[in-house]
Amino acid sequence: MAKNWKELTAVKEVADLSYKMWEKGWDEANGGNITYILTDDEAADLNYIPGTGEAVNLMGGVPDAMRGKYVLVTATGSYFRELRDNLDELVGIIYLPEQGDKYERVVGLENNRPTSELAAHIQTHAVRLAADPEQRVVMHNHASHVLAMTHCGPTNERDFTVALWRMITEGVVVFPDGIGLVPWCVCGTPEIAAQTNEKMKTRRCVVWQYHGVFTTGKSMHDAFGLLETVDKCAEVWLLSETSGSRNPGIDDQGLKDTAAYFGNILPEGYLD
Ligand code: 2HA
Ligand code: ZN
Repeated sequence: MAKNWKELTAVKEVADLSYKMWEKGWDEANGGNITYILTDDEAADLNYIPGTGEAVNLMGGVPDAMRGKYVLVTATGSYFRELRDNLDELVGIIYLPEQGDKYERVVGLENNRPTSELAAHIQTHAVRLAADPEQRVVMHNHASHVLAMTHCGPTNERDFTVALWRMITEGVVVFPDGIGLVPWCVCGTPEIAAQTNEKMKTRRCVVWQYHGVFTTGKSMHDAFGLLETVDKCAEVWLLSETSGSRNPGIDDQGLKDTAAYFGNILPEGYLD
C-alpha cells in the first residue's frame, strides 16, 4: 500500500518549498504548515481502503466539500529545516471519510500527528473550493516582512491591501482580490479558523496579525508565488517607510488601469 507516496510531485514540492521557506527566515522552529489535496489519480495510486486507517477526531468536523478527499499534510511540530530529510515522520497523507467527523491516517506521519492548524486548513480548502474548483493548496508561515507590517502598517484590511498594491505593479496583478486581516488571537483555535475562513470566501490570502500568513492556490507554486509577492510588497513598503520616502507609489488610477488590463475586478470601495 502506498509504496510510492514519497515519489509524488507534491511531496517533492513540499520538501523543496518548506526548505526554501526556512531559508527565507519564514519558518523558525516549527513555524508553518502546508496541506495539499491529492488529485484523483494520485489518490487511486495509494490503494487505500477507506475505514482501515487509524481514525482521529477532526476539530470543527469534515466539511462536505472535503469528504472523500486525500490530503497531504505537514506534521505538528515539524521543523521545515528538517522536513526534506525526514518525510516519513514530518509529512503524511490523511483521508477524510464520507461519514463522521474524523480523519484517517493513510501513510507517513510516523510517531506524529498532522499540523495543529489542520482544522483551519481543511475548512479553508472547503471555502476556497466553492470559489475555485481547482483549489488544492493551503500554506501557512511566518513571512517576516508581512509580520513586521502588521506592527507598523495600516490595521484595517482595505488600507493594508492598498498600501501593498501601491508598492510594486505585481501586487495588484497577483492579489487583485486583496488581503484579509485577522486581528491577533490565539492560533489553532476554532475562533481563528472561523475568522480566516469568512475572509477566504472572497480572497486567496489572509494575514494573521502578529503571527503570519495563509495563502491558497491551485498548486504549490501558485500558493508559494502569492506568499512571495505579498511578502515582497511588504518588504518594499517597510524599506520605503524607513527611508522616509515621500513618493505616493502607484496611484488609484494606475491600480485600476492595471487591474482592467489584466481583466481583474478589485473589491468594491477599495479605491476612489
Ligand atoms: O505549525 O505555525 O500556527 C506551527 C504554526 C502554528
Ligand atoms: Zn504559525
